[in-house]
Amino acid sequence: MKKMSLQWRLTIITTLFIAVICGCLTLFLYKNGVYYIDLLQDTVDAQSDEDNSEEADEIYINIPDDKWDDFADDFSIQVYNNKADYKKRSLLFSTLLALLGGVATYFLSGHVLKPLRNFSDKIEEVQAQNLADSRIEENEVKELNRLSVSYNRMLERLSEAFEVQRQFTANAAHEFRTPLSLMQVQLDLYNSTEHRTLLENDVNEKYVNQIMDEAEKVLHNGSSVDSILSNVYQKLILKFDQPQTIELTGKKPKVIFFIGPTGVGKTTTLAKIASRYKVDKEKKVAFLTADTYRIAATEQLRIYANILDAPMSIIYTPEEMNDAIARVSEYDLVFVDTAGFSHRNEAQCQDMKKLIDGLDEAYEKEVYLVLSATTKYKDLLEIADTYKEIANYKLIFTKLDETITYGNILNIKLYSGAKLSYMTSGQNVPDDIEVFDTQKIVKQLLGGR
Ligand SMILES: Nc1nc2c(ncn2[C@@H]2O[C@H](COP(=O)(O)OP(=O)(O)OP(=O)(O)O)[C@@H](O)[C@H]2O)c(=O)[nH]1
Ligand SMILES: [Mg+2]
Repeated sequence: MKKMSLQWRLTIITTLFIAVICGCLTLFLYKNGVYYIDLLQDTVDAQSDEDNSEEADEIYINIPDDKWDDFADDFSIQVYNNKADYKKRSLLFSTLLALLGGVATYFLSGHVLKPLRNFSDKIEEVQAQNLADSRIEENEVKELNRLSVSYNRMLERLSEAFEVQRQFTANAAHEFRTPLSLMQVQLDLYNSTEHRTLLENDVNEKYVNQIMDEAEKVLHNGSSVDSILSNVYQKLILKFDQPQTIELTGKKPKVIFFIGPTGVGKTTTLAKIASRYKVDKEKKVAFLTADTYRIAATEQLRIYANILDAPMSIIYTPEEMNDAIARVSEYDLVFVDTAGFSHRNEAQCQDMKKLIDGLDEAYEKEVYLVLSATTKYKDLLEIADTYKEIANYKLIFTKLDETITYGNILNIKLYSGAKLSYMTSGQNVPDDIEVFDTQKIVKQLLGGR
């Protein structure tokens, strides 16, 4: 029965079934017929005088003439009754057989169709996780064989599709991990105190983002607050670059120009630096002033010159400047104070350029642009541009004591690309000056940490 096709199963079962039913029916009809014929025999026997009980298979009609009428009546009644009973019994038996047949068919067909039921049960259980366990035994039932094979192949294809999908998801997850962690670092940096503090310190957003972008390259997802801080700190130190002060090459004299807008502290800063070289480094220093616009300006410088016991000359033209320098040719340093002017004054800009360019080529020179840390960012940009036309300069930032935000120092340093040199934070000459202290300013920019 196991490997038999459904068609054969149904054929055999139906044949057997029909055979049994027909057998039962035939037997019943035969028995029923015999029974009623026997009844007729009994009716005849009852009217006959002879005893024919020994040969019951044959009907002997031996009726005396006087009993014929009674016999005919009884016999016809008996025939009538027998017909009615026969019909009733046959009907009843057929009905019973039909019912029995129905019940038997129900159970038998259920048994025959069991493989189909198992098949659908198996399909019901199919899940993405148990594809391999959901295979169906092939060759069990012929009619289902093709279906089983197709179904198993479909499972294989599904399984492959799931595998491809799983692989894709794994790859995608891997591919996304890198940009996601980068985004995380960016977010961390964006939310970091450093980012905020730099902006609060007036560091231009463009430079803040630049620093954060650079820090991001070396940071990774989950970097600690400390590593973000130290990284941004290092980036800032690098941005500020090494400060450069006056270089004494040994060639005398070296001419140092101080240029810049009005009132930023050129004269004061010049005096502070000259004092350092004269007193601390025991260099011979001389002063020149080209600031002839104001009497007070020359007087101001003269006071410092007197204090330092240094020669001082007032110059109006480049020639006078070269002559004056020639007179102090054995000096180490000649500090040239210039008049402050608005960077928007074209004529004064040109005069200043002529003066600096007019220096005899025999002399080495350095030009310092003095800027106040309190000047507005946009003005500083214009000033930096204008003075770039005049000469290549190094930067001195003054009045750090008058502001709480040092962002502009970094902004202008990065904008101009010039080297930083000194910073001043007070009016006292010569004390309130120092070589640009990068670490101190960076710490300040990061909120004093
Ligand atoms: N608070 C503070 N004041 C300073 C600093 N440097 C200079 N000053 C003051 O700024 C004012 C102007 O200084 P000057 O040295 O005359 O400036 P300047 O650039 O020579 O000015 P002009 O020659 O008129 O263009 C003076 O009162 C200085 O004392 C500083 O670092 N901090
Ligand atoms: Mg001055």
